[in-house]
Amino acid sequence: MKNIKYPKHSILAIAILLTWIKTYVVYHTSFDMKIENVMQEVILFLNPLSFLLVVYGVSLFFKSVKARNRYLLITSSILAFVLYANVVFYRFFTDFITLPVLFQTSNFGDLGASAAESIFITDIFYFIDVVLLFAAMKWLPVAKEAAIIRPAIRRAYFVLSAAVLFLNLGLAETERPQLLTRSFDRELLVKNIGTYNYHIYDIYIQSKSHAQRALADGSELVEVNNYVRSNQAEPNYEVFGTAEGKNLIVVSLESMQSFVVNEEMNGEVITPFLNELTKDKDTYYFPNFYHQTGLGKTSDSEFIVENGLYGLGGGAVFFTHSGNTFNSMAESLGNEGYYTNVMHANNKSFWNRDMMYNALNIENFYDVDSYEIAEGDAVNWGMKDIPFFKQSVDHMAQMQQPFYSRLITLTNHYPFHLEEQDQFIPEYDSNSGTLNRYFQTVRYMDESVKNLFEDLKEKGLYENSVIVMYGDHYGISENHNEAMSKYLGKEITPFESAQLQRVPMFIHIPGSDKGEIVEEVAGQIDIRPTILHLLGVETSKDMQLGADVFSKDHEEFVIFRDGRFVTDEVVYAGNVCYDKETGEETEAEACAPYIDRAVEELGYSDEIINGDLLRFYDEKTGHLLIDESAETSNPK
Ligand code: GP9
Ligand code: MN
Repeated sequence: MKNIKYPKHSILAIAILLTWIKTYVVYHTSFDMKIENVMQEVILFLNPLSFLLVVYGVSLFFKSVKARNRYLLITSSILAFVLYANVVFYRFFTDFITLPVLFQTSNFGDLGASAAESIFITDIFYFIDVVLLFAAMKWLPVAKEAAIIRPAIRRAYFVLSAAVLFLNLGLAETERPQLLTRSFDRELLVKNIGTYNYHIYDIYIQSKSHAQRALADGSELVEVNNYVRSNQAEPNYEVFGTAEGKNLIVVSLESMQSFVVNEEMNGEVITPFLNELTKDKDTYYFPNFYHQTGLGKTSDSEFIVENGLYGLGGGAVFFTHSGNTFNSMAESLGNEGYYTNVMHANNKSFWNRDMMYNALNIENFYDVDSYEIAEGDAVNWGMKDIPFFKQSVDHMAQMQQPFYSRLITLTNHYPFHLEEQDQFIPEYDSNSGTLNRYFQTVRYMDESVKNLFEDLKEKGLYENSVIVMYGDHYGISENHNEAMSKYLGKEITPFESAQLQRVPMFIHIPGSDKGEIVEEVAGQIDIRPTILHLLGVETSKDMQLGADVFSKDHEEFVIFRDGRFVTDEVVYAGNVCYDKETGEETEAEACAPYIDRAVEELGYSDEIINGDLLRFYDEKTGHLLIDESAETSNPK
């Protein structure tokens, strides 16, 4: 017995194995991870490993066995604590910890009150790996290690760790493409890259934005304010306040582009209900309306609509700046006595909505837990839109009025799958399955909107509400240009690609009798002032970049997040200036004056967000709070 010796570095291997296995068990016992297939299970199992290899591997740099063991034990304890903190946090918020919540004391108000009730003696289990590691160090007979580890061994070890990391990321990428740039859902992140790597990623994102914030002192606002004031549009007092006091229902139409409206596909009408609506006597329809989103997709559109600011060029502002001060449309309407809420039958942490909605002062978020998803009511990413609308209207019927409800649909989402009973038209017949199915899911969307109108009428909410609907972003990317070109019967040039960024926009005011097709070139950034003015709310002191589309001062100039732009005369895309009318290349001078302005305006928006500048601004008085900041940054 006495002579049995475990190989060198057994303690390191044991430390890794114990934490790895424990983490995997905790994933299954303490978090509600929805695993849909074997590959996801494999990724879940694998995902703690790369981080553990690296962090425990650091011990190989220590110059004595004792120091190595001490390091392993301390690391194991810290990791156990981090995981346990997530478990306790999850018991309260069904979410993983992200740095900003640690600084949002209101969360801890809730947490502190009942923390004691949520910590159990059996929670010792979460530290079992530390205990076992300690025991192994004490009692396991291990072959004597050299005090100093050979560099070649270390190198081989870290190459292996990197290989595991890339294997993990590669599998995650096939399972969830663009995970790190796009799919900013904490649950998805933890599921795919693991809880420890997720924290590193979170620290990276948060510290980047923190540094820029710390450098700002508010003086930057002077220039931004001048720009905003000089581009401000006076309300059109013929329209201003025409919907005063009404409920506001804003519907985000998932992936809805304008090219399907008032058109047919192989003889099938694609959007029969919306087509009628474009001609309706109570509806303003905007055929020349563009989305302005970037990587944050739906969340960017929400951000633009709420704040009248652009999303960021890289990453989703919902994720990177949820700790900022904002003056959202919800906040303005809340001040007018509106009950403000968002309805979306998806996991609340998707796009970090639960955090961002606090910053936007949205009073309530009806997330997936507010919906009864019966058998057969789910498709793609969540609940089907028809039952979603039905239950949303049920919620509205219970609300104090006036209310502002923003509804986010989901069925018309990539990869555009639908069950047979929900397919009202056949697929298209191009070489792109995505585009072929898109027509069907759009047709379903149309049906669901029709249902929404009926549901509202049935509950007696229709007459007293304004319904605004807009496409959130494109559904068909440029990867499907060949198929698109077949459908449109023309080549997809950069000009056409820009024109394909048009999304439908409807403002429906029951009984107004003012409906018309408004040809004005406009974008999502204009939604905020347009709606607020319709509801009779002044925005002259707001720090917003859009303009009321009904205003005489509204300028036909829409800037895309990537610097492309559209005016009533030109389209600027791929560094080429196109004539809007003909789609032909035109002389560069026609675009020149706008190029700098596009960069300037996007730059001001970025400055406001990155510097968290609205904390230096009082939107009630329009005063810049710069002196106060000078005091804090220069405490003499
Ligand atoms: C997710 C939904 C879709 O909750 O809003 O997001 P998207 O992928 O369209 O940005
Ligand atoms: Mn979307």
